[in-house]
Amino acid sequence: MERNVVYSAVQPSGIPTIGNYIGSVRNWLALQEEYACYFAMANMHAITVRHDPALLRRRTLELCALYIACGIDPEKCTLYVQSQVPQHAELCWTLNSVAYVGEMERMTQFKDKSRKHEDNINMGLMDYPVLMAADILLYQTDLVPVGQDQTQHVEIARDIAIRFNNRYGETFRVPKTLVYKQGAKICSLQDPTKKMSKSDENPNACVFMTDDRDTIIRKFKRAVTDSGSEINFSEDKPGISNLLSIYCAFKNRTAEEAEREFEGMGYGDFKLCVGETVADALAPVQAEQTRILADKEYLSGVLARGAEQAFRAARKTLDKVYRKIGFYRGE
Ligand code: ATP
Ligand code: LTN
Repeated sequence: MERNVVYSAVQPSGIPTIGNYIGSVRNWLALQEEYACYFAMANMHAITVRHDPALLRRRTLELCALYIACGIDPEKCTLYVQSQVPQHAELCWTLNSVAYVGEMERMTQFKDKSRKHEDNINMGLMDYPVLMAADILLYQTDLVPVGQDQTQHVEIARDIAIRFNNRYGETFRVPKTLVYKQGAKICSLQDPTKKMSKSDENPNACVFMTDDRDTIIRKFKRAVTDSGSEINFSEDKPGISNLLSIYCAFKNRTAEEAEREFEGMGYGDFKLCVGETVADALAPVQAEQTRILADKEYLSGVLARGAEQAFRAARKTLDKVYRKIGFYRGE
């Protein structure tokens, strides 16, 4: 029996944060046991903001090593670099004629990034969701696990798939979003009403997956908390709730269990405890990432195999798309 398909990606646009880990990679671990999973390094998405080419290349490999260090198994899933599969760009161009400018302009991420990069509102930034739709639809995906911030983009991918199918006949499977309740939005340690983002200008706002123990503990000690003294999940305690979410994710605790553990503890000790938990959890992942990165031959082998597997699946869908849309394909 054919397994259902899962697709997700992370941009190699910086050093991944614990937000990326909790909201995405961590959730992929169980999925790879059950589904046909495609996980990509979305480097074509990463050039929609100004970047350093040498750094992009390095970050792509670092991200791949991190995936594997976190437990993503290249024997069980397809791990590849987006730009190595040309069908992504080809399908994106085709879908550009199905997607509307108006719906792209309404995307929250486009509006945020346009504000942030006023001097570089390029076409790629606006087209970002169409490329993402191409990523997803190329593999006839059933499920797309993402953090809260990406749900609007998956929604657009669904709309585009349905529109294409209606116009040209059944071509794409219509994917579903998979958002995990716990940890879907990890927030900034400095402003817990904002999402933790790897491109935040304040280095104390996020914990990077490569931060050393002292840095991690220092960042947690400085984390903004709320008034009051109780440690519980509550809407009027965004700082404490965020720290609790991080703790639950790294310790595999339910909300109730964590609240019970910290009953009666002061904020200072609580922050130290969360910091130590995160540092303990990241140490082995970091060591493993360093080891994998040093093994260039292994890494390039994994990526070559991944690109080949992805290419085969993507070509099948793109052939169908070109047939449906009326592109001449030789007689
Ligand atoms: P950037 O700051 O460069 O825009 P980002 O940190 O938002 O990047 P992405 O590469 O856009 O990260 O996201 C990769 C994955 O991680 C997505 O599934 C996204 O939903 C998830 N993710 C990112 N930030 C968080 C967060 N703070 N909490 C939970 N999930 C997150
Ligand atoms: N835009 C996503 C990364 C991404 C993605 C995808 C996620 C690119 N293509 C396809 C899921 C499915 C982000 O996390 N910023």
